[in-house]
Amino acid sequence: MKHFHHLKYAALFIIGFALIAGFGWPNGPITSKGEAAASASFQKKSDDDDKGAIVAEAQIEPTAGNEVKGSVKFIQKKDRVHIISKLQGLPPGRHGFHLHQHGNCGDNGMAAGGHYNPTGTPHGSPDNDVSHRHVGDLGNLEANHKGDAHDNRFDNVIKLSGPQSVIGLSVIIHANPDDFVTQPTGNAGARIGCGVIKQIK
Ligand SMILES: [Cu+2]
Ligand SMILES: [Zn+2]
Repeated sequence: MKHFHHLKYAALFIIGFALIAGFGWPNGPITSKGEAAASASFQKKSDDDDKGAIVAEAQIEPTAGNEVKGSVKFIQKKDRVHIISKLQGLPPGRHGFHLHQHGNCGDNGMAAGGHYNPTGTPHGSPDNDVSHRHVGDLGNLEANHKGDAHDNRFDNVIKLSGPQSVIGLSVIIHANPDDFVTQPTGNAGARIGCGVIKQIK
């Protein structure tokens, strides 16, 4: 019986050695390969899957004497927001496009207040660093000769959740282009369209 025990230990030792030699140490390449595959599949899922994403929309209505109408939709992606604008009734050309601080389109859009600027930074282009733009600075929308503006863009500064969520603020469309320089408005002129941003999903 004692002799048989020795054989059993010898067999276990040989099997153990074969496993280590054949597949590497337990914490080696096998484990990290599994982790890489798991994180790759997680990234793929969150990139092209909008399920559960926050979606908000502003229905744009014209101020007195203007005709712009349409929608601006916001969809939260992983670390940026997809902005889809479909407007009609605009004078052809570029129009300042901002998020203003109050969700109120009264008084021909004047009740919306100034550009949304929770960080106290100067006015600028949406392509600027966050220290040289207002959070609400979305640049310009360009209308074609028929007065339609169909625009698709991503912004990595605005957010649809948390303390600086833009839900509940307003979208303002201006008569003139934003020059990205004039403080604090971009010299974009009159407010021709306005809509309050509401969460729809
Ligand atoms: Cu504005
Ligand atoms: Zn601004």
